[in-house]
Amino acid sequence: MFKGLKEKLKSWIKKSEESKEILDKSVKIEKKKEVKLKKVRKEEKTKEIKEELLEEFPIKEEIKKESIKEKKSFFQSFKKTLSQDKFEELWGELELILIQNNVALKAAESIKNSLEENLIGKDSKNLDLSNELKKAIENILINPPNFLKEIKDSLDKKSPFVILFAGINGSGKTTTIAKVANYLKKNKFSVCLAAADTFRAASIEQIGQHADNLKVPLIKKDYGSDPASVGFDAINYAKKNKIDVVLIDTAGRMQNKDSLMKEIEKIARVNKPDMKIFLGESITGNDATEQAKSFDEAINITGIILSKADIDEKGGTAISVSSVTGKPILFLGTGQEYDDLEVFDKDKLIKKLGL
Ligand SMILES: Nc1nc2c(ncn2[C@@H]2O[C@H](COP(=O)(O)OP(=O)(O)O)[C@@H](O)[C@H]2O)c(=O)[nH]1
Ligand SMILES: [Mg+2]
Repeated sequence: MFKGLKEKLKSWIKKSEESKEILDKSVKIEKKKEVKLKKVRKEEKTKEIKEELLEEFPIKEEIKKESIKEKKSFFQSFKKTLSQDKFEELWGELELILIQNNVALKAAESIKNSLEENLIGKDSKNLDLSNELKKAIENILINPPNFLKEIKDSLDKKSPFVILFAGINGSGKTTTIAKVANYLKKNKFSVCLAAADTFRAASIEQIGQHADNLKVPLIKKDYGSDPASVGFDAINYAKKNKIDVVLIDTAGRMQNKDSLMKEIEKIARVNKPDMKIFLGESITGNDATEQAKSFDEAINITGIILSKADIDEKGGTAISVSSVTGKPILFLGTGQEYDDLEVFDKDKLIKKLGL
């Protein structure tokens, strides 16, 4: 993941090491000169020798001053590598790599601010760009709340626990609902599914197949029915049958379609879900970020699941959606099997990015 970043970091570290080598060399030469001068002074026994030496080093005080000046200006110019100008130059390259790896501009901007704060004016010898970048990304990512515990705690007060899934077409809502149902069942929660995508052809059959495979009840109505009413029926079914968790599937909708966004607002208003999850695809980068923002504005999402992390070579989408919405990523979808659902762990992501 984060193609090109490792190479770039290596090259910067090399550059900084090379500068350090030059600096070390210069300091060594200075020391040698001083030792030689001391030795010479010791050996100055006679005036003639002194004069001889003076001939050899005609204005030694000035030479010394000159060399100190040289050393100082070298230091100053080396320090310049950490100046605002040099930082902007380095940042330009890093920003490009981040954006190419699906990090949104806003997220890149907060990474820049954090790096700026921690790098400018710092001694290059102690520069650890990779670590600073890691810290900056860590600050953006949010570790998810404990999903199972949250459900358990809520069930102590009221039942059922209702989760609404929203997102565009093909983002992985139905597949992820099946995975979440499987995960909940494995953790001893009873589950039912609401087929509230009453719009897309074969959507009810698709979720029906998952319900059969997982042996969980499916509450459905005819195609074209009001999706909010399917959710409502499922919640009532769960109440009657003492089912812990209701997972509501919805039709895919583009975030810029006003009428469809109004519809998801209505589903949320009527069904009052305890958790509203936005489903985005890891591979779509900026698009997923824009979608997450719009869905958050419409229904105030609780968290995010990013599907298709198994085919994402970049890794920046997680950083972007977290940064833009300020909401946690709960899970990553990592394949097409029911068990391909991973609790999101920011340390794991950072490791994957190669930092
Ligand atoms: N590789 C991979 N494919 C996925 C993942 N999640 C969903 N898919 C596939 O993405 C496609 C669309 O998924 P679907 O659940 O129907 O999306 P929906 O329209 O949002 O309900 C299907 O072919 C799924 O098998 C995932 O985590 N990894
Ligand atoms: Mg679907």
